[in-house]
Amino acid sequence: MERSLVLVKPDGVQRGLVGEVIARLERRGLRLVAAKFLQVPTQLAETHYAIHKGKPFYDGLIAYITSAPVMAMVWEGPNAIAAIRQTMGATRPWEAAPGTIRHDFALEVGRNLTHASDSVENGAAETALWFKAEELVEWSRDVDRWIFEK
Ligand code: D4T
Repeated sequence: MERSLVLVKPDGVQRGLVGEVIARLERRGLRLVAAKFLQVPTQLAETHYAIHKGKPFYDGLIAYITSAPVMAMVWEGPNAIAAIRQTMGATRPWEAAPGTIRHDFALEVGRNLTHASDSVENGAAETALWFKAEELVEWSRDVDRWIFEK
């Protein structure tokens, strides 16, 4: 079972799209593991985006993610990493496939609404960065056997 960090970034929260993102992930069949609403401390933003330090868009990225509250979540499921990134759409909204969140609701890469982990390893690392172990909820749904093959 793969896990991904999912952020509804400040633009998504301000635009009232938290429910839309959650609804799409729920309908896909993914299972919620953890959730919290927070104003991101600069230190957390810098650790999360450490890979982009030095790039021209880095300062704007940190300013954007710390500018207003975000909804941080962990979702799990088989092939969750690829499935969630597919539901989000390409990083640059004008390249996102029709029907994806970024296609349907965004125009600019610096206002692309959501974040999702890009590998199984990063899914685990970002989950550990954003959530304490006791904040992760292990549970099952009666419907799981109709969504998960095994
Ligand atoms: P996140 O991490 O926000 O889900 O985005 P992606 O995983 O889809 O894309 P990314 O890591 O390449 O980019 C991180 C973040 O930086 C912003 N960005 C990116 C930007 O403002 N300008 C750019 O040219 C790029 C490549 C958007 C997402």
